[in-house]
Order: sequence, then C-alpha cells, then structure tokens
Amino acid sequence: MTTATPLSVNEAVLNEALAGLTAAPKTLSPWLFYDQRGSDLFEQITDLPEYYLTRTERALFATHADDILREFLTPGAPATQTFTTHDTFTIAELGAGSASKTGLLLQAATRLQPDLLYQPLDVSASALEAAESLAANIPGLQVQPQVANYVTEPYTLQHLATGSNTRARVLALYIGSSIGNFAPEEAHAILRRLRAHLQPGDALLLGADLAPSSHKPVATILAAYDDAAGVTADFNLNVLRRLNRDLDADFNLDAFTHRARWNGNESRIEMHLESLIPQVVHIAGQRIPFAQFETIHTENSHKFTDEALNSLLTRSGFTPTRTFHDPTRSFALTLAHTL
Ligand code: AVJ
Repeated sequence: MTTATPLSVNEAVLNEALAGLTAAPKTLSPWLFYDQRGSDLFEQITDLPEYYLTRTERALFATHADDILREFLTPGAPATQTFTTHDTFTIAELGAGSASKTGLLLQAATRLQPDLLYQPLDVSASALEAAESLAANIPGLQVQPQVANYVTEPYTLQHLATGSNTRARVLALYIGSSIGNFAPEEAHAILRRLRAHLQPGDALLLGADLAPSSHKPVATILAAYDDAAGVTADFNLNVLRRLNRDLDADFNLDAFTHRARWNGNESRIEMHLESLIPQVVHIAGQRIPFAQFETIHTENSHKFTDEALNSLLTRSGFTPTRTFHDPTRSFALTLAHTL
C-alpha cells in the first residue's frame, strides 16, 4: 500500500485555521472535519433517518449496478439483451471513504470480470484500510489503494488490467455528493483534472444530491443537516475540538452552536458555528475575537439540478449519457463518457 504521508498534517491544519479564522467572514474548510472522531461521526450521520443521501445512493447501486456497467461497457445497449463484454476494465474511486456503497457495484463487476482491479483513492489511510477490508469480502478482486488528495496532490489511474499488458477501460467513481462540497469553479477544476487522467472509452459515474423540487421540499434537505439526535451538530462542533487538540487552541465548545441554513441563491446547504457570546479564542499565540452571533462558515453542500450536472460534466470534457434517479428524484447517479 502506498503511504505517501503529507509533510505535516498539523502544519496544514494550522495554515488553514489561521487563514480561515482571521478572514471576514470567518471560515474553516470541510476537510478539517475528518479526524478519526469526525470520520466516525460522519459514518453515524450516514445512518440517521434524516440523512437520506447515503441510503438513497446505496439503493440506486442495489437496483442499477448491472445497468450502470452495461451503459459503461456497451453504451445504448437495451436492458433485455444478455450482457457480455470482451473489454477489460478497472474501477477507480475518488475519495473512497469506507466504500460501503461501492461494494454493490464491485460485486456486479466481478461477475463480469473475476480479477477486477479496484483503485480506491483517499486522503485518509484509515479510510483506505476500510476500503481494502471491504474488498477482501469479494473473492478475486484486486485492490490498489492510493493515499492522495485528489484536489491538491498528484494521483495516477492505472490503465493496465491485473497481471497483464492489456489496456483496460477505466470507470471512475466520484460518488456520495462529495462534489457538492466545492464551489462551482472548484468542482469544474476537479472534473477537468480527472478528465485529463482518462482516455477515450473511459467513463465517470458522478453521484450528486439534487436541488429542491416538487418531490423534494427544502425542509427535507435541511433536516438532513440538522438531525434530531444532534449528531450533525456534534460533527460540526468536532472541528473546534480538533483545533483544540492539534493546535492547542482554547475553544469552549459550549459557547458555540450548530447552524444549518438553506442558501437558495447558491442552491446549497451551509453549515456554520455560531458564537453564543462575545469571546476571544487563542490559537497558536494569536487572539481570535468573536462578536455575539458571529459565525464560522464550516461547510457548503451544493444541491444540483440534472441540467446543472450535465452542463458541469460537458464543460469538463465529458459526455453524459444516462442518469439514474431514485423514485423521489432526490439523488442522481450520472454516467458520463469520454469520447
Ligand atoms: C460527505 C460532503 C457528502 O455534504 O452531505 C454530512 C458531509 N456534512 N452532514 C454532505 C456532511 C454534514 C457530506 N458530504
């Protein structure tokens, strides 16, 4: 397993925290959520009744794994036709996380190609261990994990099939609505960069949470980020706990509260941490003053229309050919080819 540990995680945390907390308005980048405890809290979020995203996307994989593979390997082939392929392919995944949904697709894919190569990429080595152990339950599957930040660091996508010199077609997965964390220009840059790693015949499967509609009230989306059990609040506040630990900061977690807001102009959920009182926090010898009700903007989760997704993909050099929706059109898996 490749373990190219970044120079210093704490250095990156310090730079991010000081830049964000001395800016106006104050911000912290969402990647700071994911220390061990934050990653555990996120896993708990995915099981919450209000957090429909993971469950809905998993159901799409359960229903459509074969359809997704057919559309990738033989574009436009009718669903009734018995489906075989002579093409060799691999599956790569950006931000694999625990890869629990991917298992459904990998199972279907190993029925077509028993020694399938799976290339999970993640910033977190522990997340990749989870991806590897999941894959250990799929006999024959070859796993080639890579520790990399796909936004800022170089990465590679293997185009050779397992144990041979045969060129394989790559199906890249970018699921979980991770794309929603990024501003539109950043999302475009991430997809363009991915496109540059791909060759004709390769494809992208993009999973994204959809914008409000007649089937999907804003209240449903908002509840997913403000659950009754308070797990999302804990997840949000955990970033302060992390800064206390990693940077010796002195945030009082009881003096901040979780806020989730719908921003209709930007079509996104925003998470903030609101200061309940006027206060001064210290980080690495710096004073950070807060007015009462002042917030730290900790996350954006953009929600897309199908048109917006298709246009983003097209502008990034992909040709979207098919979108899989759940019955309530809450979530979309879009398959986009490279021509
Ligand atoms: C992992 C970025 C897809 O935006 O829904 C969950 C993170 N934040 N609850 C999302 C998250 C609050 C999640 N993503």
